[in-house]
Amino acid sequence: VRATVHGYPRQGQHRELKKAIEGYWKGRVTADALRDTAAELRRGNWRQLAEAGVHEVPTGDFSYYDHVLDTTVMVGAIPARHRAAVAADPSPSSRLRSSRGCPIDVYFAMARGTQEAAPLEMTKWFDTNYHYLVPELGPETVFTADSTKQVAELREALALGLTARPVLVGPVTYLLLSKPAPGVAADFDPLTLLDRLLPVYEEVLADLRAAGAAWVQLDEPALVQDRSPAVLNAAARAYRVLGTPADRPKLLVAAYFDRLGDALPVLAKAPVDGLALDFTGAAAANLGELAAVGGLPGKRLVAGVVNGRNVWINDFEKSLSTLGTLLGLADRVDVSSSCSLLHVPLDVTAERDIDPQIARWLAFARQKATEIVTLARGLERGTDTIAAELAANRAALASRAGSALTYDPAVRARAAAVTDADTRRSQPYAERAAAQRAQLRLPLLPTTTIGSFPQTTGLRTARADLRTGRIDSAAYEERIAAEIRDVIGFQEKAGIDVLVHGEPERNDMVQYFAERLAGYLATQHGWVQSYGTRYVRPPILAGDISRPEPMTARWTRYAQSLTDRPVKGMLTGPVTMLAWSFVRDDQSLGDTARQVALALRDEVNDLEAAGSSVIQVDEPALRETLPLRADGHAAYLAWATEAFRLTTAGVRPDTQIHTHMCYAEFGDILRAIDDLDADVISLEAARSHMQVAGELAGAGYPREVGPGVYDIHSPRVPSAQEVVALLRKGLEAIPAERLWVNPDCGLKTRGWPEVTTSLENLVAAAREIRAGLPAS
Ligand code: THG
Ligand code: ZN
Repeated sequence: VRATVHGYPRQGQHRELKKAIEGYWKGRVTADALRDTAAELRRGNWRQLAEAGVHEVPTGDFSYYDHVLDTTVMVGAIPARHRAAVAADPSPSSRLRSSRGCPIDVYFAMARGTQEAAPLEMTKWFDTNYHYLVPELGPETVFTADSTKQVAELREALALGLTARPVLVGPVTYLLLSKPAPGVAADFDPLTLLDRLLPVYEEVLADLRAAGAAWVQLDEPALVQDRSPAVLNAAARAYRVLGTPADRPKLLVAAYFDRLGDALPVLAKAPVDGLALDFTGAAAANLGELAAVGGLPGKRLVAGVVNGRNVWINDFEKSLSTLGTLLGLADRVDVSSSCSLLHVPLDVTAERDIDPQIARWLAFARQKATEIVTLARGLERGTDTIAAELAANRAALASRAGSALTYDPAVRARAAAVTDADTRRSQPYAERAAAQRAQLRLPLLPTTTIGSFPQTTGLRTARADLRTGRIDSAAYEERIAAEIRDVIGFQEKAGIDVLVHGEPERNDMVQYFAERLAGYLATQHGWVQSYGTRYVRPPILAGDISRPEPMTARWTRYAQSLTDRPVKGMLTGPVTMLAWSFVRDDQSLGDTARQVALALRDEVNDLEAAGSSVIQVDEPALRETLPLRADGHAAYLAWATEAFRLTTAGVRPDTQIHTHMCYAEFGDILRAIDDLDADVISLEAARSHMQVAGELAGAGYPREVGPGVYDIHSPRVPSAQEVVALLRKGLEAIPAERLWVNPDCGLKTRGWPEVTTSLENLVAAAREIRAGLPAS
């Protein structure tokens, strides 16, 4: 029985990789130094795994930016515009190659774009918070094999004397994650490229075999989603082809994040040598499905019993029981994480501020490796050989279950007493809308922003200075107050109708609230890669959630005291709080969401009592937490929309509730957006030319909508005429009485000069349209 993992965090304990790459971009780190840092981090990771006792380490899971982008390089699908952009601008450091055919600057051009060439689109990796770069494919795509990176990293691990298993994104998943290249028809079927892609994979596999790989892992997480017979046939064909050559390495096909369902019999029958399956959470259904197909006779099963995307210790007895069952279902069983450990922080022992009582319930990547080794030993040599570990595990789990730190009877009682009436506004929308019109007296096409204003270096420095004690909290608060005065003054002058305070006091829209809610833990070093060199420190929902005191009322009230116009109160909604945190594994998501919602409901009611007549509850993550399989959608959307309504339904009819969502693809959740019963919703729409306005109108959406007219993801300033054109488009779908004028998203990543002109143009455009409307 071997212990293994599918991948390990890339960044290093102090995010050395981020620093080296960003330094390289700024010209402060040489290509050689970047390469050395990367190699050192890989060696450090392998040593950590080997010291923990892991028998077979992954290779190729390292990346300068993203493993899907690495796959694009491996199959030679580099868009011509990125090659051309770098050829036109030969930098001295293009010596460093991410691969034979791809200088590192071309690689980074795909990731970040250049003056001439737009980057590849970025989107979420399944239902995790990791974002990958979307391959651009079309009928003209020519694939060529480039195994340089994979072979080099395998050789590095073998040189350390380790047993190593290269991990690649599998061909079916790679194709399914792609989008049509610019100019290619939207209905282009990427699977038509499979027969062209497979020879490239065969070549890479042969190169890896020649370099010493006994096994190669091909990741096919796309197969855990609902897939058509055409996709299942493609998977069957892919692994029939890849399984055929005599001189290939042994193939391990991995699927994680959910059960395999209909794809399980396909892969079980394929001529591959092993499967790696997820047995955690919803994917635990794999156990029964595996038994139902008669197991994997003659094959290796890599059992993902340690959750690779959450931070809680494993339940050893439960895992050993699963593993014991699996022993009878395959030729050989190894123990693993459910997925790459990329999704969790590196090392819980680096945390100094977490209560030791709670720290013993937590396992980050390094601790998970040790858990896997322990389980493998217990499975191989008997549980008496891990008696001490089992006892410690049992004690830690028992202390968590019975702890006052996780169980708050008042919170439980309140959550249990929630009724349907608590989740409904007291009046239907039409009556509320009339009351709000009378109360707010806004013009047609009112202008507003999403909430945040530029987070200047000055603000970030002030926060850092407060942390290190260079300034005291009085000086910090004066700095925040001054920023709020500026932001309010600017908006009044610009002629915006519904103002915001600009959120200068907030570091991150989840972390800020997590730090103020009881039951939530923050980490000091718990970085997890979000995309490229960007990381987040997701807080941990550890216990029952309550709000010891108001969180935002003070700064909101201060902002409102500076102006006669309405200032929006700004909160992060319960679904997003869960989506961007590590969630409890000892109660349902719906129960956790309800607790968070009740805490936020108190905040909403306090804001109203303090004089806020407009309150926005952001839910940017509503779409991204949608379960991977359709059979989970209804239950998810039911608790998610209920939590939002529970947060917002306690206000008076004349208090206007706003919400905001970004990251598009609203098509799947139009019904749920309606179920939120928010009075106003603002949405990302500028890049898709107001498409969402038409979709919402088509679905009969009855309330007010602010489709974004300013793309805040780019420093580009939209002209007033452009905004006028977008608003005319919006008016084709949404009547003037229900249309708002706002940017796509918050302005915190933008600079003041662009924001100033853009918002002035936005107000000018709204005024021009209003002037042309018939007086009502
Ligand atoms: N907050 C949280 N999670 C998120 C987002 C967020 N997940 C989805 C999306 N937004 C991810 N986007 C980003 C954008 C920027 C950064 C991280 C994720 C970023 N991080 C800083 C860095 O890596 O340098 C560190 C920030 C910090 O100091 O906390 O810039 O908005 N929770
Ligand atoms: Zn947004």
